Amino acid sequence: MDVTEIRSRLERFGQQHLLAFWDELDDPARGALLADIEQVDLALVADLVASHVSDPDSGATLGELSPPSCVAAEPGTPAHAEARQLGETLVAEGKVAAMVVAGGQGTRLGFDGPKGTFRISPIQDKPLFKLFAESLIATEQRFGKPVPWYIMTSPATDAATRDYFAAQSYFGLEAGNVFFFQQGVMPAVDPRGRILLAEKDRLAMSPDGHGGSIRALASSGALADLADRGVEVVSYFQVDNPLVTPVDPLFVGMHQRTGSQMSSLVIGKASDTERVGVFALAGGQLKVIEYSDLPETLATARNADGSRTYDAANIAIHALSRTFVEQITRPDSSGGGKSMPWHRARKAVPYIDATSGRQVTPDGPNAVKFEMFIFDALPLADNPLLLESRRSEVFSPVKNADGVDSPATARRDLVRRAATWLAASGVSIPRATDGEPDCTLEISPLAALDADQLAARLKDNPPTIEAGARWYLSGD
Ligand code: UD2
Repeated sequence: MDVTEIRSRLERFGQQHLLAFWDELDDPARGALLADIEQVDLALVADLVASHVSDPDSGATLGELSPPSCVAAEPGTPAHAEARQLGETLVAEGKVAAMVVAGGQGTRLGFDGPKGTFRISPIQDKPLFKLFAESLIATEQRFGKPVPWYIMTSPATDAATRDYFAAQSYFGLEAGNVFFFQQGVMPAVDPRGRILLAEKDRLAMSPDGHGGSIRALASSGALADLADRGVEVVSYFQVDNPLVTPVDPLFVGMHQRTGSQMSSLVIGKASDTERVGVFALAGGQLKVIEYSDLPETLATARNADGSRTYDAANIAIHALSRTFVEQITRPDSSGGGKSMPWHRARKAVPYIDATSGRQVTPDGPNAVKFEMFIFDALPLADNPLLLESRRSEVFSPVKNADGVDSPATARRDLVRRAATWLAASGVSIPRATDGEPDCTLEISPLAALDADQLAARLKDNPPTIEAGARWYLSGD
């Protein structure tokens, strides 16, 4: 497209200021600017400005909420055994893939680099990506089929993530089974809906949220690749959670067995103010209400027995049927009109003033960014399932540099889980007076993915763990 055509297109959408500095740009800068503009769906931005910026209260009402029902699969019950068996069969048939969203930057963590490269394991100092890779290798060893792994990056993390995997020889995974795909970006707009310039030759763009993974799966070819491989279920997780089991046969089996199109693992909230979304029924539809949107009266509400009413925390572990992703990414006409909503976030975005050409660093929020959230696919799904799980087994995210949800709490929780598994295998764990393990423990995912596997492994040769010990179990 030439510049005259682009200019008239921009004029149609009131965005002609994006070419304000065209005459002073050299050729490479002009090329960069045009490439940025071509990435933007101007009609979509105009719609979002009308619905989310000019009319800022739209979509703000939560409506009538009620708590959802969650399913428990208790070990020892027929439902548990059947679901697990089904999940294992699906994995063994190569019908399950793993997918991680790794487009965010570790801003709150204060870490410069893709978060998946952050070293977290308590003794070996393994990075998050390595823990996930070892878990997938262990799954392959157990069931005899590789689990393809889809890694969503963003412009900020893409090159560094690919380079890291290459430098680490894919942690022993077959490179052909690791599929990187990049999420989309959206421009930031001012309160009048005008797209901001980050530089005279660059638009202010940011990732389109983890919900952008759905459209990115389709546009990148990952969805077609899933179909070619015969994958039926995608096991979705976030890069910041070292306790996640990337592919849990029980969860996958429950998802498939109940005919759910999208399922979520659920744990009880740690406190009324924990920064996790909660699952709720809104007008009969299953949704996640973000922590920032949940009114205090609901966050603190209690049932007659004293338990928390809105207690089902979203830990961002989901199972998605491949056909469901296909259905909601088809153009509206054939997709039954199902589409995911956009959210707005008010942010402080530095920009170049299109009139004066001056760089402006705002003191407070001056712009609106647009994002999609993966959990907004739930209301579009048939038979969505919530499966209860235990926090100590599945969730301890690394979000902040210190305090809650930090590297220190994640390492503590990895040690605590290892201690629980070892104790269940009959190993005596030295404990401090406060009950915490008085030792540092690490179990490679290659050695065991759960307590049962650990017990089988240690059956004939249980270790002795002394107080103060640093005890590591490798997969060798
Ligand atoms: C998210 C959930 C929250 C709860 C919590 C559990 C939202 C809005 N909130 O909170 O309900 O489930 O996680 O840990 O989701 N990411 C991308 N691209 C993006 C944005 C994020 O890949 O454009 C990834 C990011 O790398 C990370 C994950 O999504 O793996 C979560 O992002 P976050 O840290 O912004 O989410 P958070 O902690 O606000």
